[in-house]
Amino acid sequence: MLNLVLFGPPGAGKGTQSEKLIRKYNLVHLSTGDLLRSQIVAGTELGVQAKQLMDQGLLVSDEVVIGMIEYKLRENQSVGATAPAGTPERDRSVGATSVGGFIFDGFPRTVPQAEALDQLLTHYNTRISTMVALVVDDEELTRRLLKRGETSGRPDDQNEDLIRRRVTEYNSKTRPVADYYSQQGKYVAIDGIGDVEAIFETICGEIQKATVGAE
Ligand code: B4P
Repeated sequence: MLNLVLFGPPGAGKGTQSEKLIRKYNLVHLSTGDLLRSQIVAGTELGVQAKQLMDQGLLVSDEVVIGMIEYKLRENQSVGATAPAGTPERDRSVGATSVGGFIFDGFPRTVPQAEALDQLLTHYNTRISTMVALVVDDEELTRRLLKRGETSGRPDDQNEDLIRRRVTEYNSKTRPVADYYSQQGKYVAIDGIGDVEAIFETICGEIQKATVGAE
């Protein structure tokens, strides 16, 4: 089972590469950004609270995003053999699906989120295979996000000050997550600038290396 964390600053290309990886490896896509935006569209209380923070370029609370991921993992218990050992769901899940695992896109974004994810996956008898970090400089990030803002309608992509704030949040709260995975020997950094297809091929090569010999 392949459980991949796709990591990088806002606009690094996590969403872009996730779409391709999902198709190639038949993964369940868990994007906390998408989950939060769907709560905003649905007008839930959680969505209203999240929007206030996202519109300021700030991270949403750990409690909220961990809760969303927990819910989604439970909902996808049949993926691979993620149901807890000894449960009927585990027996049914084995070989029951061709889905190859999970891709975590934009999560974890803080060390407490990374710790919580490890605990959740342990509960489901699985673990992160590797974390691939897309490295892109601040100037290119700003350029990409402002361009996306012309068409995406996302308020957090339309203002340069806001984009800089998101990058500052990333540098202070999210960057340490790379050390967390590095200490587990699971951190791989790749150049996120250049042709989307070429970046995708590099990621696939790293997945291949990370999964050789793994169960
Ligand atoms: P997210 O929705 O996760 O997204 P993102 O950081 O904006 O971008 P991503 O890296 O996915 O960029 P993309 O591929 O689209 O987060 C939004 C907000 O949600 C956060 O700021 C935060 O408030 C909140 N949030 C989400 N998760 C959270 C968590 N775990 N904890 C707390 N808060 C959380 O690429 C961007 C653009 O670049 C696109 O237009 C794309 O076409 C272009 N692009 C991609 N690759 C390219 C390439 N190689 N060359 C040129 N352009 C490229």
